This record gives sequence, structure tokens and C-alpha cells, in this order.
Amino acid sequence: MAELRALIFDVDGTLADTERDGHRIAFNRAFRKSGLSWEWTPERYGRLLRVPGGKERLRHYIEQYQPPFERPHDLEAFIAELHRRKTRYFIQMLQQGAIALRPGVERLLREAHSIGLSLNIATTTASENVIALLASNLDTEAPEWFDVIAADEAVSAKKPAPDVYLYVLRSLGFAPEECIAFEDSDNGLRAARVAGVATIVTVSDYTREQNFDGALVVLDQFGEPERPFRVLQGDVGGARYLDLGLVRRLWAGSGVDH
Ligand code: XBP
Ligand code: MG
Repeated sequence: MAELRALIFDVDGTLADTERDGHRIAFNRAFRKSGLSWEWTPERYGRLLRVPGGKERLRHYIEQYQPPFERPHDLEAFIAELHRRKTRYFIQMLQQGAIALRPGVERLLREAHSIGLSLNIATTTASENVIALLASNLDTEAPEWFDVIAADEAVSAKKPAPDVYLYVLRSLGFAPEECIAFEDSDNGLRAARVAGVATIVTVSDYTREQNFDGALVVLDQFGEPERPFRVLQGDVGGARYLDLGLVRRLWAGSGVDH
């Protein structure tokens, strides 16, 4: 009988609602600062989110939405600089406390940390963003609660490719059956499932309508005792919020031979 050894969290949309009022705002600030008249509205950003990765999203936008834009000689370097600028604005927002963790996230992280269960991150964004999010919302030591923070820099193929999950598994030396993932998007779910990791989905505003076949359960949030989740898909046996007891029960019933 195997035991659950590690939790692996996505960041954007899962730990925090970072996209519409975080990354999007930072992109727009970077555009203005760079003298560009581009503006990503919430609706447009929702469409652009189909492209994982901020730098890839910028390239796609330039190619698909800005044909008249005169390409700089070195487009790659231009995008990299624009994205660096965006990351600086995003981190400023985090340091000012502008982006909170989603309901129930802090409770579950603290519960797992207090019993020494391995905490890990598998994200498409940069590790400096993750560290700033954790430090600004929990405490400055919180990034050290995590064994592996696998981010943008760790792999070249982004979600839905499984690479970032495989990187976490390799770094931990754990089998996928010993872990459970938390994701908010179809791309993230696909990445975790292809890596063989059972996955709990908590949807975010931009991902609510996506297809989550293959998830253990789909919830609208982690939930708190006084702010229960809504179950969108699957069976939680009457539970009202995600704690380690429920996580273990879902993992044990995941169809994998534990
Ligand atoms: C998150 C992303 C990221 C963020 C922006 O996806 O795709 O690109 O939108 O961050 P996931 P960067 O939640 O599946 O990891 O600009 O740093 O890429
Ligand atoms: Mg996500």
C-alpha cells in the first residue's frame, strides 16, 4: 500500500487569481512604459491565455493581432525585454499585497507543511513570481516550505506538455502514483495526467468552461469551513472544503493501485 508523499501545485489560477488583475495589468503597464499603444482587455486576455507562457503569448499577439507593427531586428530580444519589464511590474504588485491566495489555499499549505508532507510547485510562470507570491502572502520563509519549485526556467516545453511535472517527479525521486496535483486549467490537467499524476481541479474565472475529463474532482475553489466549495464534477462524499483528509481520500480512490 503506497502512501501519498507529495502535493504538486500549479500557481496561476490555482494558488491565486493572478491573471486578470495581475499578469494582465503588468503586461499593459509594460506596454505603456515601452511606448506601445497595445491594451489587453480582460476578454482579449482570456483568448490570449490559450497560449501558455508570457513570452510565447507576446509573440502570438504580435503575429496574430499586430500585423502592422514594425518588427524590431531582434524580435526575440525585444520580447524578452518586454517580458522582463512585465515581470518587474508583477512582482511590485505582489510586494504591495495586491494579489491574495485563493480561499483555503493557505490552510491546506500550512496543514501539509506542519506534518512534513512534501510541497512542490509546477508552473509555467517564472520562479521569482512564485517566490514573491508565497513570501508576500504567507511569510518570507514560506518558499522554503517547498522541496521543488519547477517553473518557466526548468523546462522548454510548457503545459500541456508534461515536462514540468516530470521535472518535479525526477527531482523528488517519487513515482507519479505517490503524488497528487492541483490545477485550474485544461492545459494544466493534461500536463499532470500525461505525467501520470492524479489531479484535483479548482476552476478559475477564465477556465470554468473547459473540459476536465480525467480530473479526480472539479471544484470551484479549495473552500473553507465557513465558505464551502461547490462540486462541479465528481464525488466528495459530503465534504465541504479541501483538507488533507479529503485529498488523501480522493487520491486513494484515484483508480491507481496504491
Ligand atoms: C500560467 C501561464 C503564465 C502566466 C503568466 O499557466 O501560462 O504564462 O499567464 O506568467 P499555468 P509569465 O497556470 O498553467 O502554469 O508571464 O511569467 O509566463
Ligand atoms: Mg493555472
